[in-house]
Amino acid sequence: MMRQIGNRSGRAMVAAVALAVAAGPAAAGPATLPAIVPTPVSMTLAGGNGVALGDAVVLIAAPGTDPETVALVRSVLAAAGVTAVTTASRLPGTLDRAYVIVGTGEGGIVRDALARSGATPDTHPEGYTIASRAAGRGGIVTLAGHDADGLFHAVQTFRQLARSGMIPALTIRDHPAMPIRGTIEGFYGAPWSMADRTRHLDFLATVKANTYVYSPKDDPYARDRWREAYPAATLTALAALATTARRNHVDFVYAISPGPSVCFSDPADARALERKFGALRAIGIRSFYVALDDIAYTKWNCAADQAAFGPSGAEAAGTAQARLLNGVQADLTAKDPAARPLIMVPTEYYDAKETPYKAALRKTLDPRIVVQWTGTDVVPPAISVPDAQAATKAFGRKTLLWDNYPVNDYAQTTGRLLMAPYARRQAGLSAELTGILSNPMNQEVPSRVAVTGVAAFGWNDAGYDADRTWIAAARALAGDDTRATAALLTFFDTQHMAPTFGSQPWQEQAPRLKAALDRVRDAIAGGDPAARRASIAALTRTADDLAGAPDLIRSGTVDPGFAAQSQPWLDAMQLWGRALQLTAAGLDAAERGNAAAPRYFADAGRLAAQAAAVRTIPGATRFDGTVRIADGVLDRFVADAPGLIAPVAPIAPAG
Ligand code: LOG
Repeated sequence: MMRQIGNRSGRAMVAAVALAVAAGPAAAGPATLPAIVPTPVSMTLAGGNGVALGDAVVLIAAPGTDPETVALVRSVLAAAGVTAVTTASRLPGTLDRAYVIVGTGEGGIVRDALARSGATPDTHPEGYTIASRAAGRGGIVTLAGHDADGLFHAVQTFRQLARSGMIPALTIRDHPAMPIRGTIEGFYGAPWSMADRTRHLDFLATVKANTYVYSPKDDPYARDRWREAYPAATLTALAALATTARRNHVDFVYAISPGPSVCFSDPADARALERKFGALRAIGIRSFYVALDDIAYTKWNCAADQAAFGPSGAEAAGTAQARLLNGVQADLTAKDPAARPLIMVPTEYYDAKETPYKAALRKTLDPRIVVQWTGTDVVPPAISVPDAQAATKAFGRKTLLWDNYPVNDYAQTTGRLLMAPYARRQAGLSAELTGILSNPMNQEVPSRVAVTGVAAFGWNDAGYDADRTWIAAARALAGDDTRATAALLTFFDTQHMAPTFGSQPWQEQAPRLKAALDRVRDAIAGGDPAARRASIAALTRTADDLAGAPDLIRSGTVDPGFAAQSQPWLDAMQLWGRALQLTAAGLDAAERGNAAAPRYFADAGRLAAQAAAVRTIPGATRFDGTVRIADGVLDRFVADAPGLIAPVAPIAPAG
């Protein structure tokens, strides 16, 4: 989580701030509105000088403030170049340096500090207020949480604000639009490792997500062998994850999938579920989930269900499932009155059409139980407010969206990473959903591009900007390095395509590269020699960017997990980049009437064939295959290029 911070050079930062302070505000230029992700509900520059953190800061933590949150503030300060943090219990009348005040609720110190900055506190669940003002020879930065979660989110915003060591005078009032935001590890194929999950929980905190559901389809103890107890070593690892989640203010939810074999009317199976949840409760997991997706619901698993619920069928299945889950919900509340409500995904999760199954579920399921739903399809082309309204009606409560993006476990995603901006979810959905959980890829780090979007949309759907969030996600993965950010965005563009279960993708492939290549085609077709040459020069730059991006991503500031999990894609991209470089050289030669052109094109073709043969890491995803890089755009251009400019006329044989 702290990569970007860990990479900052504290001394360089101090020097930069010292310079800015020494040169005065005029040389530093006016304060600018910072870019914070997720976009805060409101953020306004107050005018006047900002607060330079400098190298010595006084920290005031209101009594009762969570010590881990205070420790996090200290780490943010250290990353911003602060070398000396002293503590105090109250603000002095005149300030000789920066004071950072942290606390929750109506605590006197925090309230007074906000009032001194002319700010009023945000009072929503998970809400927070930040006010920064210069004062005396220092200033006050107040981080005020409405609750402990809100204070934690305030520190995540502070981390982004403090990067430069200079905090502009501003007021932020912020809170989430949707109560549940995060991920469900719900895919088929290789589950994430415990190390992946730990890093993911750390990452979720940085984007203010608050929920992670453990539901890998390929954990046998969660599905086919759901009645069996976990081996002790797995329980120990899950306990550690639950601790990591708590530290990150993320609700760790454990999901079980008894559907393939459960006997709904058998009390022994109800006890088996309670026993399984009980073992997880004993290691610190307090939120639970029953998944009933991807099961056959038109035949019973036992004769007893026929006797209890009548002939098998969708409607009877809805009633049987609801009864079982109501019992689980009652047991959860009895064992832990403060437990979050049970979450479930129904067998008909893929639309909101009125059916006998949904009617039965709606009629019988305890209204406290949260229901998930994936949209108008398993992988929908878009999600609108009316779609969600239909789901509310069909399931009898506001639903929790299970968003099957960027998951890459279905046949159409073979050879792909899904790294487009998170888009086509309508602003206003927060009024109709209790939240969104993204189903990510088997590759944890590359998934963060989309998950950043999901978390930011869930936090503030009205203020969400897909493209800017996409760039911010790249910047975070790049450890804030500008060249590495550009290299990542070049790579993401080659993985922009998002298929549906049908033949029509919902995100097109490589729009940025396609636009660049279309400009070249257009200029060559247009016949103006100057434009043609300029376009071939531009093509060379595009090819250089493509060929150079993998090395920038593999070395330097980018999260090393990203390069490891994207390895075959980076290898293939480098080869494709070289193929495009040779293609540009071929076009340049053809343009000059140089007879070497065909040789360049032939070499380009050979490299392209090599690039197209690069395969995924065996077993890393459900379907192995060749990796796709800007397919339909790059391959087509390399194939078409030799035909765009007529070859030098062969010397006519003497008559
Ligand atoms: C599964 C899910 C899988 C996804 C995409 C749900 C509720 N269940 O079709 O495990 O990752 O589609 O392949 C699903 O989406 N079934």
